[in-house]
Amino acid sequence: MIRRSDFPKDFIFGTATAAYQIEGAANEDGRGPSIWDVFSHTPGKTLNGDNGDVACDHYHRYKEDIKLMKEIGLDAYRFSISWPRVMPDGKNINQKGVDFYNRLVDELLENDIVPFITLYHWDLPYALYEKGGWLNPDIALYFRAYATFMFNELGDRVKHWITLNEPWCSSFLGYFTGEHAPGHKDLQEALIAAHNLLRAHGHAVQAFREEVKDGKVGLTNVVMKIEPGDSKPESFLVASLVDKFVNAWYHDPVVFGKYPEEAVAIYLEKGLQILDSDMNIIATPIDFFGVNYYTRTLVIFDPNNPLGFSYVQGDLPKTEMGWEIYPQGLFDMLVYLKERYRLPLYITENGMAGPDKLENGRVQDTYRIEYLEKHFEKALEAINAGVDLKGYFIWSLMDNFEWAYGYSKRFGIIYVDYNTQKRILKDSALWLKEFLKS
Ligand code: NCW
Repeated sequence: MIRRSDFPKDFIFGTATAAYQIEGAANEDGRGPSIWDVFSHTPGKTLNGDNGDVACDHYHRYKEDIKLMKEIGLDAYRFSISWPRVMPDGKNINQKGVDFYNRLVDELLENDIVPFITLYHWDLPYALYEKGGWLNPDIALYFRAYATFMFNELGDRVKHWITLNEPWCSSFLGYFTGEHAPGHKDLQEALIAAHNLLRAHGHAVQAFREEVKDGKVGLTNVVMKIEPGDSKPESFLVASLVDKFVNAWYHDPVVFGKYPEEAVAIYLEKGLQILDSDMNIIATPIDFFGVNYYTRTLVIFDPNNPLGFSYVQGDLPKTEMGWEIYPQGLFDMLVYLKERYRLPLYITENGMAGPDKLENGRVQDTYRIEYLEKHFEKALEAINAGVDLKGYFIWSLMDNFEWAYGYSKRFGIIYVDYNTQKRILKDSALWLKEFLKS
């Protein structure tokens, strides 16, 4: 059985959340609306019309939540800042919003929990969306100003920062498939958004170097193992293409200052220009990559699909998201990232949505324990294979607003009863507590 003592001494275990998914207090203390407030309040966009107005009410219950982290024995906590809470119009400061994050950070530090901050986990101020959002090139400068402000405000106490969470989701789910806010369905827009997200990232890293001399900054991507779904040679080709689109597209420019050729071809085909000056900003050196790993994805060649491929279902056991459970992919992708980019890595998210039931005050989520244990083993194998993996954040600390799926998917190691806001440690949290002592 895997033990904590098998990991390096300074390896950290934590949990992760995102502001819109847990905070609630959507209209309190001067917070402005984000694209997710508007999207989730638009009929038909989220399951059952769920929204983040109240969510886990973490804005009022953060002390209780930190107490639970402490009880479990977690070393670190990754959370995101709600840009519209600190800058309701995307530009001007709302001191009450800033105060909340000061209180949160101080409470974490008092409990010896190391804060990791994500600056952007999908909740763009709606006021900036009205100026063009991620399609407006100026967004990178707005983001830089917001990042600079936060580095100044919290950088004395917070030494680990992540600029963006999963820019692939912000661009492709937000602007191409329309499953996420702002719900556009336009490939050209997704390409522009992806580029502006990376420019915003680069600008924030530059600001970080000026403002926080003794901290580390990185970018978190969703990392998917893409595999062919049948044995046709064409499917191997499309798998390698999709791999470039999802993975290399958001890593290569940051390290090499170049998009993969396949991505460049699409930008050119759509008549979009990529400036060398942009690429220089995007490639501002970072300290680590954050890895959000959940599953593999199977693709096959499909001439009837305008993209040339289709997703297919694999036959491995699946989580409630329908995502196959594939721990080997974590090992493979960690090794791949190490070899290609040679940077320290953190697993900034890994976990599963389960069919959790609260029965007699208990949630027996043995499937989640098994999932975590298997992924911990693969992380350890990767470390032993020479990957500079520094920490592991479980998604998520507690059940929360799962975007388009609303409250129907439960990812937490802590169960949230949304009627009472009561928190109950699931068996996986109790298991983790023992693991962290081992
Ligand atoms: S949807 C998504 N998630 C979940 C979300 O709660 C969190 O905020 C995100 O950081 C859990 O972790 C991330 N990510 C999109 C992953 C897409 C995987 C698609 C695989 C099937 C094609």
